[in-house]
Amino acid sequence: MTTASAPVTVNPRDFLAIDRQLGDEERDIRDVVRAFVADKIVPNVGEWFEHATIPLELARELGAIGVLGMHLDGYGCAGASATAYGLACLELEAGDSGVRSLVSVQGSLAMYAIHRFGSEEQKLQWLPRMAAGEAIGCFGLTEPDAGSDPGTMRTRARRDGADWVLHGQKMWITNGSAADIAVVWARTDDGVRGFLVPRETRGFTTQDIHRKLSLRASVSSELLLDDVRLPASAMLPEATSLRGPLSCLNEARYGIVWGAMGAARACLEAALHYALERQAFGRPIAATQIQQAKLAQMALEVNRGTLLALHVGRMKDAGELAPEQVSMAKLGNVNAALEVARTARQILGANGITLEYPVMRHMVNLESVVTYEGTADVHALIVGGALTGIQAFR
Ligand code: TGC
Ligand code: FAD
Repeated sequence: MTTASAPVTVNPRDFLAIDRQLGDEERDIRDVVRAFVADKIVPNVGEWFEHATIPLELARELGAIGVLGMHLDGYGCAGASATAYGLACLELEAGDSGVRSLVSVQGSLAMYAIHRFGSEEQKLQWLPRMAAGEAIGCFGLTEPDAGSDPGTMRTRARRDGADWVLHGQKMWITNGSAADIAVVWARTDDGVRGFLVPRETRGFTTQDIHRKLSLRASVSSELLLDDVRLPASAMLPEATSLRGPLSCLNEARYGIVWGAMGAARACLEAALHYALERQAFGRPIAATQIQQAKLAQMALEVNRGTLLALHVGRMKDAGELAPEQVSMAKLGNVNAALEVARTARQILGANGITLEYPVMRHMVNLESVVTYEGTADVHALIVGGALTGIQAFR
């Protein structure tokens, strides 16, 4: 028997009613981060981007709303679900990819490395302060000649008595010069190992990378390690090979799966608003078939990508998410977000190239997002390898 019910209506901001798939706590966390972004990020980020800066006080404010290492348990971390963390990443990146990067590197890379591979002493020393944003971390894997292929890293750590001595160079390190503690990966006689290098350590210096056209509201640095002497206790005891740093990447890539949809959503919303307001040939451009087709495709990508993120979030919470599945989702969602941003930029016409609107900022930021944490090519090859059983990197 059918019963009469109210007609179902569509919300343009949540076309497939994904909100209904979330629990109350997930919605609450999402709303706190959304309000923070509207209040602290959106009004200021154009300025930060223009001047290639990001205020470091932001770390404490992000700590205060509980998003730093929020998916980790204990040591001052919030112990939230992976899905809640993903929703936070989405809202942060709707503000700017650089802000989400700060949070990703802090929580998913530096804090995760210490939480997963550190000694109890290391965890107690660093994690509570990092969760509060009182200490900033960075994660040094990439080198000038070893990006996609970190297995060819040259940075070396050698034993000298009980100490370790590190020599080498890391490149493109987010939060590098801002960091109180650097997680540095180095080759040893015994495989790749991770080391905690405090900022003030003798022989350790940083140099910021300037003239970036992307991710300008983010610190990117070179780390220089000139025979840096560290005590034995600086090594992460539980990471014994390249598997260590690659495991951390799964965490950050997962956050990007969600984050990219935040950037895409912000572009869709800006384009929709603009198309309804902008008059050409005596009517809003939103009244033309060609712009509606673009908006429909963008909305499809945002909804599909967000559903994909939610799906992998639920898999991660169930402990059933494989690295290859993260790769497929990072590949798909970042490429989709780039397409949405590029289309939105065109809908905004000349205004689309300015910082008065968020669209081109997101578009150029996504050029970094598609490159870091494994390029689109690398993720396609990981998925291809899982499909065919044939490893095509070498
Ligand atoms: P391969 O022989 O495949 O693997 C070596 C060992 O690692 C294991 N493994 C993984 N474990 C956990 N998670 C993963 N995703 C893993 N991928 C591989 C593997 O099972 C093996 O373990 P074992 O015990 O048998 O030794 O290594 P390979 O040298 O052939 O490289 C594979 C490849 C290309 C997939 C890997 O090198 C890779 O992912 N390259 C991309 C590098 C990358 O993504 N760098 C990111 C740097 S950090 C960053 O960009 C931060 S951006 C800032 C922000 O997030 O905002
Ligand atoms: P390369 O590895 O030199 O690749 C160049 C091109 O070759 C790419 O198109 C790539 O897809 C392609 N390619 C490579 N190998 C293959 C292959 N086998 N088959 C086909 N094509 C291939 N790293 C960190 O460790 N920590 C950070 O915090 C960090 N933050 C970053 C922030 C920003 C803004 C950026 C831009 C980068 C950051 N990175 C960081 C570095 C990032 O992870 C690397 O840039 C990325 O892994 C790619 O390495 P690469 O730039 O050396 O490119």
